[in-house]
Amino acid sequence: MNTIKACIFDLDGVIVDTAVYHYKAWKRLANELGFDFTEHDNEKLKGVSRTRSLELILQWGGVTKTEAEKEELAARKNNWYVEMIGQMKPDEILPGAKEFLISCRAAGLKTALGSASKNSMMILEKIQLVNLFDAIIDGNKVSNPKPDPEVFLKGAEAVGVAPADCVVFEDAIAGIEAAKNGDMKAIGVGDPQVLTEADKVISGLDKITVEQLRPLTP
Ligand code: B16
Ligand code: MG
Repeated sequence: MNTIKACIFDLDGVIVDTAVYHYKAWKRLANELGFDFTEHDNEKLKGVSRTRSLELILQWGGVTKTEAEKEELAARKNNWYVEMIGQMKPDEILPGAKEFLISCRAAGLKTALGSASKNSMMILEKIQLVNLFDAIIDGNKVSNPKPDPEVFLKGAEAVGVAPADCVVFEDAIAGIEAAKNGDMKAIGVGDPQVLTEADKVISGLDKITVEQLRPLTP
């Protein structure tokens, strides 16, 4: 029988919400290139890597760029984004996230981060949560984007727990798929009508306790 021994958390949309900073930076880039970028478009980029996000935006704007130009554009966007997240404070932690991390560790569960963001470390430092993770796997440590399970499998390995004993907390459909592809349990954070493949869906980490992880055990 499996028991949950580790919780693996996506960062953006689960622990914090930096979508508005991504939005402002991508919009500024799109505007410089001569087209607009809406919040509706931004929704489609949640959980999507920086490179893939840029490709989609250029496609939406009907703009073609060389690989070298794309690299420069992604770097330009990232500099604006980093400037904004540099101002983040612990009060931007989403409700219940810090408390849930603390109670996981108090219950003897391992905690890991599994995020596509290459800026994860900076964000965790700014919101002062680095010390509540036993392992941090981010966009710098993986080569295959979600729904590939690589980021979560590396998290499980880093904390020494079998994938079947891990539960992933994710706000993106591709992230839920990644957890499932890695043979892990998945708790969706968001809308149950969107995150249909999750074992359970909650609106935020303030809506779950460690005791409630037990029914996920087969
Ligand atoms: P960066 P997550 C993702 O974080 C964001 O949801 C997504 O919007 C972003 O494009 C991606 O990280 C890459 O971020 O440009 O900072 O490397 O949800 O996987 O924690
Ligand atoms: Mg996310």
